[in-house]
Amino acid sequence: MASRSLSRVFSALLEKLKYSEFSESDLRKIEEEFLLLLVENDVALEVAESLLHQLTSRLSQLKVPRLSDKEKTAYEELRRLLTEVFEKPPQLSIEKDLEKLADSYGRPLSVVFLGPNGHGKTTTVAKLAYRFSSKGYRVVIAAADTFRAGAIEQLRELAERAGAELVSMGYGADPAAVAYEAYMYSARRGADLLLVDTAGRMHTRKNLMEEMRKIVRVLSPRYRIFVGDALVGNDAVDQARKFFEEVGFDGSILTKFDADTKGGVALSIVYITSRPILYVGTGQRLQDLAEFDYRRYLEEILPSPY
Ligand SMILES: Nc1nc2c(ncn2[C@@H]2O[C@H](COP(=O)(O)OP(=O)(O)OP(=O)(O)O)[C@@H](O)[C@H]2O)c(=O)[nH]1
Ligand SMILES: [Mg+2]
Repeated sequence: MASRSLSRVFSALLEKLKYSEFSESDLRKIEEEFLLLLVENDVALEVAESLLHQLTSRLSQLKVPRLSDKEKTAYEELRRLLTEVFEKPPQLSIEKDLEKLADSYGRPLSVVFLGPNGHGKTTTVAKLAYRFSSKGYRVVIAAADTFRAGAIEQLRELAERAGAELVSMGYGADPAAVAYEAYMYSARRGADLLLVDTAGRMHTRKNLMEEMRKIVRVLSPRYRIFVGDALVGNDAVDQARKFFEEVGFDGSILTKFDADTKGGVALSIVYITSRPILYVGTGQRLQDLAEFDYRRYLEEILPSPY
């Protein structure tokens, strides 16, 4: 299990609450004390504020006399609050959708990947291509990053290793045109899944967002997935917020989740977007991708004291 320093902050918070009176003034002090500690562990400020406030409001209404009961109550309230964050978003599963599509004419299922440069889009596209081609699905990848030098060669090599076909129109081509061409190709070939890799950087950020919106408009993909690097902490959260506001997306994938991240990124992104995390990247190899299990993640950031 990955070690997450956020778990130490939550443990300290519960310890503080255990010895508090659950009075207004006690609880306000604890809120103040823990706000910064949460932010330092990659919980976005608004998320930290809101969670602490909800927790203390709840506890202030309770009359819990005994020490052991206090500890248990505080843990259970916090656990319930965190669980709600992950149970609120709509459930979404590429695996289940592909199983359904296998007996219908609705193919191919198309997915566009969005995210800042270097956070792991291309690697993640290849990992998903590998995952589904290994299960017998026909996978096509669209090389819609026509901007960054070397992007197409990187993707060609990865696609080959992943057992997927690549559709490319070369550098400088209109990314939306590449996505559309790849869709037509996939439909003709009876492919099951189309994965569209996009650029993380263009001449300007405005350009990038416009380009992403255009791809989405032209393709109407089933899913738009944000890919963020968990290791960069709050920067990944800020980027998710920007992409969510300016393009919109249906779910996220967090890369480098295997590393010793502090722990607050997954919580923050799901809280802010109300969209689920589908997978996490756990290494650089094609097979290093796992379905995101929020219960397991909650165990990591808030271990049960019992
Ligand atoms: N350890 C680890 N490394 C990863 C993971 N995902 C991606 N990487 C590495 O992160 C680096 C950047 O990944 P890319 O997939 O090229 O990132 P990108 O988002 O496509 O970047 P641009 O094409 O520049 O927009 C590569 O060195 C990957 O091997 C992961 O889950 N774990
Ligand atoms: Mg890339």
